[in-house]
Amino acid sequence: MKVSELKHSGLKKWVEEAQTLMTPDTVEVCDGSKAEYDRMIQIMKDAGLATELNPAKKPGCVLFRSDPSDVARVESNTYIASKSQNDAGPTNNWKDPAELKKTMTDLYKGCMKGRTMYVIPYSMGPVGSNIAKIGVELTDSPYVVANMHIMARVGTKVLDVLGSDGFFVPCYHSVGKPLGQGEKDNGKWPCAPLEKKYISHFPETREIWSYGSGYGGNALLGKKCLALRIASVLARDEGWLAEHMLILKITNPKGDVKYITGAFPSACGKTNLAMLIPTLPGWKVETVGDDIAWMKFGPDGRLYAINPEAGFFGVAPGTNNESNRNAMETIKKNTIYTNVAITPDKDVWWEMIGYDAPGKLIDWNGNEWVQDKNNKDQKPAAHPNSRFTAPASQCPAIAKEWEDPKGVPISAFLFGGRRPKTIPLVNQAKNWIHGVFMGSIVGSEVTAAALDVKAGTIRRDPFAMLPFCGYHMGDYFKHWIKIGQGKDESKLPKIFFVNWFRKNDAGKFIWPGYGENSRVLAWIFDRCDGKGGAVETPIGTLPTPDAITRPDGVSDADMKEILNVDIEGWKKEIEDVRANHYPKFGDKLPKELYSELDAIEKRLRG
Ligand code: GTP
Ligand code: SPV
Ligand code: MN
Repeated sequence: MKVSELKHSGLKKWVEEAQTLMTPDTVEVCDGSKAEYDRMIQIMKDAGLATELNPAKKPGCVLFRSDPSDVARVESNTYIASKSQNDAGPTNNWKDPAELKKTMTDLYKGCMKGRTMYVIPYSMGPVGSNIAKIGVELTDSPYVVANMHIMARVGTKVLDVLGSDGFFVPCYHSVGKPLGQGEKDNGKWPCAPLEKKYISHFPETREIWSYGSGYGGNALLGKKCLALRIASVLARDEGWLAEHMLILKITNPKGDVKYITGAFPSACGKTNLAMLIPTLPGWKVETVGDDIAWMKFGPDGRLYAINPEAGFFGVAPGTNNESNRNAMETIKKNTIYTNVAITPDKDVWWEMIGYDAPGKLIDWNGNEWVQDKNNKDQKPAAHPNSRFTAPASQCPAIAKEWEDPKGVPISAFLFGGRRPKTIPLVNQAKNWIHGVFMGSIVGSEVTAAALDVKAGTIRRDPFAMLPFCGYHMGDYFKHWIKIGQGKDESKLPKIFFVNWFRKNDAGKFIWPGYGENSRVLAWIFDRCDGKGGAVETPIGTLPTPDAITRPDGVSDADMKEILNVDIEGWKKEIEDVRANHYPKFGDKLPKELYSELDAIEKRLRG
């Protein structure tokens, strides 16, 4: 489709202005068809950027290797450009919107020279449903077009819903690498250097401007930029929740069903939990979403969640038939792999895929790589943040209601992170406000999902939303409190804190995790019905020693340790919250949370 054929005059004008600014050689409006997807892949094969995998092993799959500088989200270059700095708050990078637009307009001038500008109309949420939001991304990256085809609903059907005057979130994206006369990418992933990368959000005008990166959340603008940063602002204004949460459906042996969402920071196990295969006999888990949940109150006073995405952009390393068989099945076909290693017979390989590297691989940098198990310092063959992009519909565990625009009624929220010490396996909040308090103090060891924060150190990541909240985090806490205010608590989700990542003194995980997490989910399921053995403790409601059945390989002593309340450790935790975490938010920190802090401190003192 041509730009001149666009029926929406606002959209048409906006595209034409961008065309004048960015001067692409051509402009194309995406229709969302399979033929279009195939054409994008062909363009990138021709440019030496995509490698087709062995069709006998991975039909319809391709591999990309990005530039070594462009492998993850760049939090240092991600901006919330609200009019007032105070509206972005202490946890976001802020820039004045007018100044930022000026800087970026200069960068955008002529930035698409030698390239095609693709206009991608997309819907987050089922097309036409009243909970869905429409965005239009302009991009010069065929890689982005192909990924957006999988991750969102894109094309003509979205334009039909948009009509001649519907609302959309305008999103600019450029890799920031114009081509000279006759110049080609020639196998080199196009992007701009770090100092020229900008991932910018204008919450008041609901706009997204991204420049210089082609990777993941920096470039697939429906995901973190629209569905979390911009949507969190809409949610605040409209009384709903846009969260960094998985959504799962769980069925007990009697056939009773509940839906649970869980917020864990990046690369902390959302995809795994959403696709979990229970080790507990008779239980079943199905997937509704693995990264983002939008939740609104239904007429019955319960919170209903939808997954606004259409695919999974999941972490490859660590994914294997033991840890996540459903993911392994999902990514067997029609999948885009980025920064994994490739085997001599053109299959994929990554660390902890479940078998040794077969012979001489090509690693994510494009170099030959032979596994050396005696060398503990060997660089990994796949980048730690290498990912697969796969359609959610291919997941064998996908729940039948995953695209239901009504959403699914949520019984429990889980919060968690990677905490080697102190935080027990599971802990139920005493009530809504105590749960909000627990969400506000989430801490986690940093992972490879962001480029510029040191992996391994513990940082506070409230509600797993630290990099994704589009406004002042203190106001966000207030919003969570308000969601529960004046509501019948029996209809609100119960709130739980979980930690699969406790380590012993030898540095080994105590809890086996993955499918064995079903034992914890079963306790949570029963707690939602007021059942399941439980004891009140100073930090919350914990399982009685025998309420969670013990998996193989976990001793009674181990079990005792991970369900113990470490009073001294918690005192330190609370001290840190009071001294270093809460003060960041100044007078925006809701007083209700200070009351919770005082109360828990008092209970810990006994
Ligand atoms: P994003 O897509 O970045 O938002 O992350 P995610 O939360 O979906 O992360 P994902 O499920 O892909 O988890 C990534 C890492 O956590 C992998 O290295 C997994 O092996 C590891 N992991 C997941 N679940 C468990 C668990 O129960 N125990 C342990 N020890 N590791 C786990
Ligand atoms: C995350 O980092 O939380 C992700 C990957 O889910 S990205 O889409 O790159 O943000
Ligand atoms: Mn995520």
